[in-house]
Amino acid sequence: MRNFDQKNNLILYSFRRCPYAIRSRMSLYKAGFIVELREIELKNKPEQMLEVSPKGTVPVLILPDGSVIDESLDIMEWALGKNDPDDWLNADKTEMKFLIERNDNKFKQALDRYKYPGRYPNEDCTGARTVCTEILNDLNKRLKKHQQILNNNIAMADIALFPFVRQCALVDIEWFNSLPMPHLQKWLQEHLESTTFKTIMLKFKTWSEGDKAIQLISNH
Ligand SMILES: N[C@@H](CCC(=O)N[C@@H](CS)C(=O)NCC(=O)O)C(=O)O
Repeated sequence: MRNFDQKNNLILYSFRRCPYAIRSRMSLYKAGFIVELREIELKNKPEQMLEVSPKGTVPVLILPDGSVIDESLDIMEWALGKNDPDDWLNADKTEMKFLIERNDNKFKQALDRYKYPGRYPNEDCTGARTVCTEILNDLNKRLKKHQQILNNNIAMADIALFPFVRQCALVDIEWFNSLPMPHLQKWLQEHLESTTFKTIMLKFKTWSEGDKAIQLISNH
């Protein structure tokens, strides 16, 4: 790891296993940015983060001119809009939008209810895993036709969805591996083994003001 002039760096407030933060870190890494990574605790968010983004979700990206991007998809589009070496943005926009919206709404809602039914005491969460399974099955069908969800190349949609499919698989990996979805299982495994994912999942200690060490992600 190298040291960089902090003024010129991007700052990213992040939480290691948050799927929204994962998709953002993967895009920033792929685009080759140098990022000062500020690992936070969701239960103890730094004041500095809440000052720039009062809604209190990660990821939060601060650009060198001080502007703030605090939605994961906007961070992905910003980073890849600057540099997209593997053409992740080069895919059918309508399909991409459909897949990401379904993931971030229907799939995410069902995933939360499957993973954390205790958080929804007034709801019947028993069907949540089935809703997830239907969407996973659709992804598997698409992956039967080509190596990635939209075509043979990785696109933004693959990276946007992958951390959520990972989270769903990890709730009960034996169940996930027993699904008759070999194409989806292979796709997940390949993304888990990618250098991009492995690098952005390195563990960093929680950031606090005054920390000298800058924790960086970059593909340089
Ligand atoms: N729409 C936001 C959602 C981000 C989000 O909900 N992140 C979660 C962590 S995975 C969070 O920060 N939750 C706030 C909390 O738990 O206090 C995005 O895409 O960036």
